[in-house]
Amino acid sequence: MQQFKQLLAGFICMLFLQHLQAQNDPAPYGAIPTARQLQWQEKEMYVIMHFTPTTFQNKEWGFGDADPSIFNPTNFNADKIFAAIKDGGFKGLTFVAKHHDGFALWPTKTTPYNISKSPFRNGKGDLVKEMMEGAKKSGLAFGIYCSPWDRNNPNYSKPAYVNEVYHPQLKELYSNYGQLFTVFFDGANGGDGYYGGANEKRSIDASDYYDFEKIWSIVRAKQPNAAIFSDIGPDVRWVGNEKGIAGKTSWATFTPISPVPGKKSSPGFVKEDILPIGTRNGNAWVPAECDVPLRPGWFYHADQDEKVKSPETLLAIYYVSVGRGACLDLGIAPMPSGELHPNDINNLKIFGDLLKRTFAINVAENASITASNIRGNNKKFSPKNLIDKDRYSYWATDDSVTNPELVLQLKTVSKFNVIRLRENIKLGQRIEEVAVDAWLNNQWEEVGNATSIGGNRLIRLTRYINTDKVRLRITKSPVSIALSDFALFAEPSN
Ligand code: FUL
Repeated sequence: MQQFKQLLAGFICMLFLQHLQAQNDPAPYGAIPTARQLQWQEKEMYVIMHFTPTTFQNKEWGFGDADPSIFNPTNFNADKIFAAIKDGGFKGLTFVAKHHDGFALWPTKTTPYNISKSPFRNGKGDLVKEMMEGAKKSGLAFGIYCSPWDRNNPNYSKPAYVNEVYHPQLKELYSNYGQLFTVFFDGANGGDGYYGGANEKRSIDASDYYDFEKIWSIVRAKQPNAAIFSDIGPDVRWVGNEKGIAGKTSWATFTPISPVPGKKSSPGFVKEDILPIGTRNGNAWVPAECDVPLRPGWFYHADQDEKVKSPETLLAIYYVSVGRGACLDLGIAPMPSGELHPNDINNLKIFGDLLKRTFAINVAENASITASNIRGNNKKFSPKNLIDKDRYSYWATDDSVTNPELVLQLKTVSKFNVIRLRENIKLGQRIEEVAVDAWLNNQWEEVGNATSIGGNRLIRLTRYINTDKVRLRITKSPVSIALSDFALFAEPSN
């Protein structure tokens, strides 16, 4: 009898604990994002702008010897550029304040090779400031790229360049141009250049020359909200190509691998083949950014005016970048006049309209939802959270339930060809695989599936589905799920 009482007490205690657990949020799984990474993720799309003396030389990589007098855009107007960016639906801009040619587009104390030596605004110009103010006026976020490689500086490859030029340049840029949402570090490093007239080839050891640890600490001290982008993060990693394509499976977690065992990886020094995919259960949360130019090159070239990516191409890129949990960073390049070419403006606008029209109506918005499991039967974790507009309210399951299903009963037969899923990434990237079925001809038919859900996953179907019943199956997850969004959209058919 005594034994029975003990057993019963144990059982009640277990039930009580289970009940308590079910009232609590699921424990986070693996590495999770910081607040600055969440803010960055929510941007989804921004642009990066290249416009330096290199534009006036019709080159992609300035050698570092261009006479500053050639930098003379006569019709530069930041507001007009921001209007085009906004029309495209982009939420921010990263400005290339200095490219590999070493020409600083702000009146810096660190090098005479800067905008004050050009005729622009009679030598009183500051393009970083004009772009920063333009961003502010249009309500867009502002970020900065300052190239580590400098083909102009006589001391490039010596410690003096890093300590007396490059680091101080970053300090100036991060102190005088307001709050930055991102800072961009390029991996192109060393090679031939002007180098103060030496005209020679200079090599550096990318794994330690720039002292990136020190650079990260400068960023954190001066711009705590800026997400640091480089080949290896620490906040955002390069996706490994300049085509705008993340891996079909793309993990936001990542552990960089050095190309030379025993030497630490760094921007410009990393094994590139895993960048599109990331690392399942990687050491840190380092999602991908897909940088891709709107034209074939990052700089303007008149002979590429007919090669501006079409709105349809941009849309296809959107699905394989933003739709795979990355952010899209699209390169824009003004002409020597300082204006964007009409083809660029036009294609950005049509692309922006296409996106707006596609995502205007979620046909699942008023659906009634039945889930196979709800964490502790607690309203807080109800599947209704999937169809509200909050990115972090979520449907969760009991700890032991890793393969739940849910059925959406739509109000009427509706048409869709895009499925959107989002996890509440505050609790990590949990789900590995899902499948979506539609009720067609009186039976379930699988219409789409995906791997690595994360902050945003879009499944673009090759046909329109017309149905009033849709089923979601979580087919692989190591832990209980925490899904925040399940939405259905139809791209405009004309
Ligand atoms: C590259 C650079 O070498 C290109 O010129 C451009 O700035 C692009 C965004 O990054 O690696």
